[in-house]
Amino acid sequence: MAKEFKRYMITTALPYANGPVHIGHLAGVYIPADIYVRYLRKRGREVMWVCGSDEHGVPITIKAMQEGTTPQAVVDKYHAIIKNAFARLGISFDIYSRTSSPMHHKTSADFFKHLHDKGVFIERTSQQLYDEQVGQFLADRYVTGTCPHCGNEAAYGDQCERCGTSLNATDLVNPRSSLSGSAPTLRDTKHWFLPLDRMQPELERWILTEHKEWKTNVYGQCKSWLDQGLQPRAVSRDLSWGVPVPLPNAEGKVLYVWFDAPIGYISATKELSPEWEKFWKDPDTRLIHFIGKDNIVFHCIIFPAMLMAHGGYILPDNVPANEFLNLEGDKISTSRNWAVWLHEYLDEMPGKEDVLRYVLAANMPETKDNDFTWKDFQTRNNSELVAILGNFVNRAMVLTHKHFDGEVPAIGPLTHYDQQTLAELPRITTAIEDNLESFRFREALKEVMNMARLGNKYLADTEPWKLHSTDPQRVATILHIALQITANIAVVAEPFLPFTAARIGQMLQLDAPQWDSAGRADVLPQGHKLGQAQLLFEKIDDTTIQAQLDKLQAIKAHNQRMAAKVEPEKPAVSFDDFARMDIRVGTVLEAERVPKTQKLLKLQVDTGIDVRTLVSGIAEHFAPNELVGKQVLVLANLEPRKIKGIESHGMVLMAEDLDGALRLLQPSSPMTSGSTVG
Ligand code: B3M
Ligand code: ZN
Repeated sequence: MAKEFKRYMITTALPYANGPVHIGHLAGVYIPADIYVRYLRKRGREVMWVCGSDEHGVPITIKAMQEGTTPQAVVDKYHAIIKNAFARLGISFDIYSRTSSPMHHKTSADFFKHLHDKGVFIERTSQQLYDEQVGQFLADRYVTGTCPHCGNEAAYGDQCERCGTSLNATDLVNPRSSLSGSAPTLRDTKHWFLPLDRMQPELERWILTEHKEWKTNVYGQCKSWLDQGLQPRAVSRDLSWGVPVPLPNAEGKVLYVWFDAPIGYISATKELSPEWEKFWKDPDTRLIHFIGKDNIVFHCIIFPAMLMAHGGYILPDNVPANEFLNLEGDKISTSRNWAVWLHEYLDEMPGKEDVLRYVLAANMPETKDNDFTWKDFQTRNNSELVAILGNFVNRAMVLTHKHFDGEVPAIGPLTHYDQQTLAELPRITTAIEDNLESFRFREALKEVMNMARLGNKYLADTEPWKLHSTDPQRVATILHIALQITANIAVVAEPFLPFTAARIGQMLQLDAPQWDSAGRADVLPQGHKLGQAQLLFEKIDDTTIQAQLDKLQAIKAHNQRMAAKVEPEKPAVSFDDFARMDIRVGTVLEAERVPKTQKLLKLQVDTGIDVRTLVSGIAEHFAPNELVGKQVLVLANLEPRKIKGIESHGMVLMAEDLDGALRLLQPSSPMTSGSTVG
């Protein structure tokens, strides 16, 4: 891939504004993109990086339903949380927009209209899943069912998250409505389809022959898609939340979220710059999409097909998608709350932004899924950031302040070892560049740390602290070299650890050095006055780590209780069976413990028919005097039974919470004893 580009257009997946951002999003998408873009900017390349919240689609409306609020309230809330948390972590988008913006509504509607007017779409009336109980078509995440490819029983109507396959809702085996739980029926509805089947040859040529250099995970997914044969794909939905289909007689139809969302990249660019067209239409622009592996098909096949069909747009030159990050050995899951949420991390670990950036870059799931553990987080902080990087910079600073009054000392004659050491700087710099240019972020970060290792080793081998009284000129040379290494680190660490690089810059009184300073031994002139030494990193103790582990343990315990206790539905009963049960409101008149038992209470209950004795196994949950005077529901015609020698005539109805707590079932306001239930 020898083509030289003039500028870069970088996009990162637009997070759904239905929840906050977690470490999986960061390691997969935003940390690599931020490293890459900061590096490009430091090299003085022309670059634009856009992102924003994805505010349409069923994930948003489902969240609104769960939170008992409107989609607008959901997106307003999470857009603010996400945008703020990204900014605090130093994620340096040129713009963080949102797909509810008027610019986006217009841009995506115009895009659709253009394709429509060009005759690109197939208009087709097809059968779609419909929830009869709720009276709504079920698109995408409103349906779950079994994936026809891998058998995952929790696949969504648009995608199986286990095998990554993109689905149509009607592909699912045993579909169920997420709204009512019922089995959907099929109803006719008209939609606009993108004829991916017709575009297959063009897409194949572009991906399979022109982009063999894509990462193997990305290329492989595309190939298997193409091998299966592409199908026409609906780009509209029967929903009320979204960008309305901009055609007459299309009431109740909106653009499919995966149609409008990637156009969001274009809208955000337009919002930011009047020169947006050169970033999207000039073939000298290199378009790169940073995404997670679940978004590959949309960015490598569907969006490029839309751009091809429209005409005039460039196509992505690379899509460096990452695999997934797990947390303590378990798949990160928003619904199970199994995640480290960025906004919580920032609140709980103030000043440790770069520690998280470092650990996520070091563990980035570039070629396979990876695991985040708090123990590893601690080790990487204590034995890498503190012991290698922080230690080296600190020693160079402190020694210079001590022996040379905080001024860069003069460099004298160089030993062979000095020369060797300095020769490592351009070598390491080139290695970092090569790795970054080919999206190998972990390797690049290792090389950054190698620069600090180089410095540590140099000081350990030359031992300037022993030479001060005997050979001050030698000490001057050694510290001069150590400070040049420190300055190099300030440059090359910046894309990865921007907060740390800024602090090293302050210490060195070096203002935002450009990338071309890296690799050089003369970044700091002799006599240059340094700032105060500051500690870059602190050790993280076991208590801090344990607190995080305890938090996760509590979540796991909660999830296990939930998962274990929900009883499966019992077999169906006929209405007649049900009607034979005599359930009525009773009032507890007396209550006492049954002697020599732990669990039993003997109750006298006024059932309206009579006052009768009931024995109930609730003594561990209620004190006798709590119950007196309370109204309860009683199954009155349950056959009498002898319990501990007492004849119990009926049963008090209780509900058991998932955590095991028992609750009385009571009328919401007092009723006459004997009122029937049914
Ligand atoms: N919002 C899916 C996701 O967050 C989607 C990405 C859109 S990128 C145009 O995984
Ligand atoms: Zn699957």
